[in-house]
Amino acid sequence: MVGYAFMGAAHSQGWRTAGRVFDLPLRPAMNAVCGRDATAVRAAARKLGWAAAETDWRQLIARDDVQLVDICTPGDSHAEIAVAALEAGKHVLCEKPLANSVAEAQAMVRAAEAALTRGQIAMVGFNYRRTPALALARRMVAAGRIGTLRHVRATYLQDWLVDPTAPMGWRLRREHAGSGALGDLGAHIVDLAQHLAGERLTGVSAVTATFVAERPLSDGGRGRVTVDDAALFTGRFASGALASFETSRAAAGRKNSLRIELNGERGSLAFDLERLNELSFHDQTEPADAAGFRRILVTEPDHPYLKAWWPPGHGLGYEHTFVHQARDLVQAIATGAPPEPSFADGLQVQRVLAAVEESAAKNSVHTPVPA
Ligand code: SOE
Repeated sequence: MVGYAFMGAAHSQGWRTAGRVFDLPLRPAMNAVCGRDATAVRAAARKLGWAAAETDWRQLIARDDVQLVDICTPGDSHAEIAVAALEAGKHVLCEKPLANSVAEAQAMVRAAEAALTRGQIAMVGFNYRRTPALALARRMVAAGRIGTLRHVRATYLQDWLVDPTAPMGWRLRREHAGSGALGDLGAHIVDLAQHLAGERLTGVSAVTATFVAERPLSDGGRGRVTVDDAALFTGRFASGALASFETSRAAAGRKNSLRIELNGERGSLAFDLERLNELSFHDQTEPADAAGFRRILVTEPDHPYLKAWWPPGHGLGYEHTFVHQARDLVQAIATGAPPEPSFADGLQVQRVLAAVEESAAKNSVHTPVPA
């Protein structure tokens, strides 16, 4: 694994646990973690459960005991590390957003497609797909339970930038993060919307804002924020269904609030990450005097991922999405099946993000998303 901060810790949790809960065809071995600060990466290796520490990702990739490289670094190094790892014959898991630009993501897809012909797997880490309730929602949409799709409504809100004195960091610099709330949080709901709908967005109209233009630096100076604090956009799916998205890191009181609702001709589904063991379902075909949203408690053995966990009603949390991600990736590696979400899926999300930025720069002009 390269990187060991918040996402590195979450992925480590997934790698430590997947083989102890699921019967995996291959055994994940946490052989080495990499970071530039030798003391800090050694401490992280001990704490997170990695056998060795490296300070140069090229050394990590060169190790014979590394077959899979898990990239948990800021977006500006995703493309370089992923392409090098794939060319060196490794499988790759890369955190979202796949890259900082469409061009980088295209290079990653080219490397992944060539690698797939050699039996190597490349997956992008849209972990929320692996929330059992959202995996169930996908299954229900695919089975026609809500009929022809009309609307998707998605919001992903946090509040750690509402305070104007919150410090500068890599996530606020375009050269490191690519974009702000848009790529950090918006990428998740764009992926989820397209995944749940089973179709792609063809165009978007957007507004973005940076509410706080400068933030304190650790040396006492001020640094210029070069990414968005928030992005709002509408979109149109290939089928004609409409979508709306709102994402912000300045929404006071919203800590990690991801909500998504789908409305179809035969019914609706709604999900709220703060109640992640539940899925709301309204069946429009039921008699009107008894119809209405009802809560499905997604803890039954027949629900996605649940058979391996606890008895009904005991519930899972955020960390389990990373356990499920590790499990699905190991299975893809063992079977050679193309993984989901693939780097091509990550590129498609990148194209949506680029169209959002282009539309916002042109005063919300409807901007096509190239296929
Ligand atoms: C920070 O805003 C962040 O860690 C995102 O980068 C993650 O993708 C999200 O799941 C939680 O919040």
